[in-house]
Amino acid sequence: MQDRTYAADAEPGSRATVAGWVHEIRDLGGIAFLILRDTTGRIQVKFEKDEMDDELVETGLDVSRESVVAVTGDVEEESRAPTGVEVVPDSIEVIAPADTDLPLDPSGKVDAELSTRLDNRTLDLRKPDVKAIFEVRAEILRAAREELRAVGCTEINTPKIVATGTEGGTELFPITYFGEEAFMNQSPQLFKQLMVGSGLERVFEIGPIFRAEEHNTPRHLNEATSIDFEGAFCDHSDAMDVCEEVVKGVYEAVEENCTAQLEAIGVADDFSVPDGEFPRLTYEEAIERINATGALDQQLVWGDDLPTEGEHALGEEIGGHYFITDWPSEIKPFYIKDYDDDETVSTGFDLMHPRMELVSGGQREHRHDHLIEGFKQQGLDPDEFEYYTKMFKYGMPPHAGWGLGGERLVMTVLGLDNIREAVIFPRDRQRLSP
Ligand code: ATP
Ligand code: AMO
Repeated sequence: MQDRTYAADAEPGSRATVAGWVHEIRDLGGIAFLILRDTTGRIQVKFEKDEMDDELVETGLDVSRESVVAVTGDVEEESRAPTGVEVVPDSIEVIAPADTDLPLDPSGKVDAELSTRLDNRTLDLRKPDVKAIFEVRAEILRAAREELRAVGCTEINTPKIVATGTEGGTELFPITYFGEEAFMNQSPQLFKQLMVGSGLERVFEIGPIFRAEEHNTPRHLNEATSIDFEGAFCDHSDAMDVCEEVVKGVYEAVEENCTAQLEAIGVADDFSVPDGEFPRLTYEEAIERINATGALDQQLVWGDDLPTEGEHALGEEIGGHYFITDWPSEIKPFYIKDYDDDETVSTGFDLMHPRMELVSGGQREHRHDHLIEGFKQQGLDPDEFEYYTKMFKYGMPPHAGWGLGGERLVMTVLGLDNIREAVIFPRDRQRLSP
């Protein structure tokens, strides 16, 4: 729209056309106000009934809440107006009238269930606190991208329709690809590894991953956004350094560029950039410390997955992000490299936030014969992955990397209760639309 002025930019003494949504109408008798809302904020439009054209007053005051209007008039200073200025209109156009039976109240005065909000995201994101989550999410992804570029990575995009899975066969969504069985990709794992052996060496991808996980929890999605890093001539320790840099860089960017959003969401007082180095605990130390907390009925032993209550107890004790390293080889995937001097221990690591796991990664098995052996041990047919394994015969450097769950990052940075709040249109067990 040409010549449109945003609410926040309307200067006293100027003429302006402001356009947006009818947030509220307040009729005080002789004088009435229409509060107009756009992406920058709100502005008051004043109607002095006796002094203005009747038709103009009627149009301005009869319009339903959430209708889209354009108002043209003089902008005046007015200390009693919420933003210190108001528009005295000489024309008002109702561009898109809204039905009066709104499924959700964008003024936020009436609370709505999460499912109602997710069904009506257009209206939901008219609320400043909800809109702010997605502005912070955009900043988080921008900052992660910048950090990864700064360490010499090239951004890549890999296929989401694939012939084989990598992260466990039961969690794949099957699809039909011209009569052939195919799947939605669970992780760019194999593709990003293939690119460290190319001329690119260091790569990252920010893209969707698909997991057919049956369970319904506040931290699992069936379609999530993964921030993936992979670097040639890196070991797991180098990969953890990059991971720590990216996560801290994200917090710093949010602190620097999202002050208003943190206020709007109501978390400004709780937000802080993690300080100090993230501690690195071995898996063995982690299970010992979890056992010592007494949080579990049964003592953990080598080879056990860490149960959620155990992770929470340890997270509470540590009070910030921490890595768990040196996992048992048997519970890490085939592509993770084991230590040369002890094949029962892997170079796999997880980055934990006190509330949940954020990242998995590790050094990769780059030796062709060991890789083939790993497939077999995991019950996978190496022939199905020939497109991947054969490249390990033509000069594959040692390499390491990780995958960071984008929504879990947003969720933990902002202290959101449910991962669905970090996605505009989440996909979960019950939700395929919108
Ligand atoms: P990732 O899936 O990326 O490996 P994660 O932290 O989600 O990371 P999971 O293996 O999915 O790992 O689950 C981690 C923990 O969550 C496990 O201890 C598991 O018992 C617990 N968990 C999984 N599903 C549920 C559920 N539906 N309800 C409660 N806890 C669950
Ligand atoms: P992993 O399966 O642990 O590792 O996934 C990496 C990170 O992605 C996020 N994540 C999810 N977030 C929301 N909903 C889900 N269903 C979900 N599943 C995973 C988590 C998790 O830590 N290929 C390896 C990574 C690597 O080694 O580079 C992988 O995919 O934050």
